[in-house]
Amino acid sequence: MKRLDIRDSGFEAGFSSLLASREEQSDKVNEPVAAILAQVRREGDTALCALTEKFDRLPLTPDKLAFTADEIEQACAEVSPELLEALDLAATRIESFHKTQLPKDTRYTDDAGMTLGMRWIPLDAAGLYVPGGKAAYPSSVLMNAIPARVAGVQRLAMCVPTPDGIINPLVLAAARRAGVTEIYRVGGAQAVGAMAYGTQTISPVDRIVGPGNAYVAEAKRQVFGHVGIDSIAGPSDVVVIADSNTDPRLIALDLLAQAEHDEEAQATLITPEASFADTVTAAVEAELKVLTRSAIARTSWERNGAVLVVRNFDEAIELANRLAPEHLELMVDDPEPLLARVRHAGAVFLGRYCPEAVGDYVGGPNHVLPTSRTARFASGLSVFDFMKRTTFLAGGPEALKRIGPAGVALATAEGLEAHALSISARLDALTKNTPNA
Ligand code: HSO
Ligand code: ZN
Repeated sequence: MKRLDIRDSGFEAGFSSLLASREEQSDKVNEPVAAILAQVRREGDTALCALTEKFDRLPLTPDKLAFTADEIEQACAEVSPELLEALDLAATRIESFHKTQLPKDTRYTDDAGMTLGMRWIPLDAAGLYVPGGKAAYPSSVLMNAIPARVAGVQRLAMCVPTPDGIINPLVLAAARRAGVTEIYRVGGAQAVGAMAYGTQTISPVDRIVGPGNAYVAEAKRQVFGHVGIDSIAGPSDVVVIADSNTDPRLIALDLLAQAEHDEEAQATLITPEASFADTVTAAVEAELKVLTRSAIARTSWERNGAVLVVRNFDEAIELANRLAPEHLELMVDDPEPLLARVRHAGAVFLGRYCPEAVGDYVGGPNHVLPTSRTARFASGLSVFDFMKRTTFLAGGPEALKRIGPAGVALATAEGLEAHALSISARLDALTKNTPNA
């Protein structure tokens, strides 16, 4: 853990290296991924079966690629009613929030007589990648699939690896609850290739979303352009702004909730009280002795954790904006005035009783958020990721007479004769047809 005090002369240098440490790390997997994608394009289902046997130790035939409705039902029956209820509460809240994002079409007629507008149209098909094993978070299935369904996407395919044939039933229950229409037991770059290019069994989709390992991320990069993708997720991070009015153990747990995600996760405390920095640091150490995922959390905390001591909340917000965190907790008495000054953060959690973990599961807003400081220019996953806009223009003779000549002038200046004629020939026809005009 790195501790820095804004009053120390070395602060700026230390803080800069903290910022640099969040730069996206590039993985050297582009060649093997390109080979896998090429194999999937060439051989379709045969490649998927061979690669699934190789990487997941699961012999498959094409007819077994998709989970059947019965298999999904059986998996759901294995999940306890309490968990299904929790899943349903989360899904209902996520749905309600994302419905508020649905954009309105626009249409207006301007003073030239042109009617102009924009229609929002859902994608036809989206593909959701869900990692296998430890990283298979049912909550992320809800967070990725629900915005797609709310946007109006009709077909939602999901790929999830099942190493040794094992699947977390809660992942299938979440997929069913979220309205996923097809589920395939395929993972890795091959799953991304299948959803991008299609195989005999898996029809291609228009956009692929969802987290994955370095191979999946690289595969998404390589298919981008042929299909849309969501942003490539880096390690998760949180910045907590807190003062000593909060129990230091609660702040320690918030930091560790981030640290336990993985070794590269980053948790940062910013506080105006040096003594509170000490008590939280001690509380982190105490919790690290008892947490089940302490090995991961300790590595994350020791490698990437930070405690920044500032003079006041103004400075705290300024540093938070520079860090552009994925999650920002404002654990203070009066968080609203601070929120107004937050310019770069994926999601902000206001008040001592609203920790990030609430947002991870049951808050409602999406937990797929911009990482690696990309909150400077990016936003969390939303219904907009599953929609596109079509603009439209309508105009009659009068409008053409008003604005056409300027178009002709610009087309002529660009040396594009057919463009100019396309407008001027119509203007000529209008003059001919209405001699008094
Ligand atoms: N904090 C993660 C999401 C998550 N947490 C899933 C628990 N499960 C990234 O926002
Ligand atoms: Zn989390």
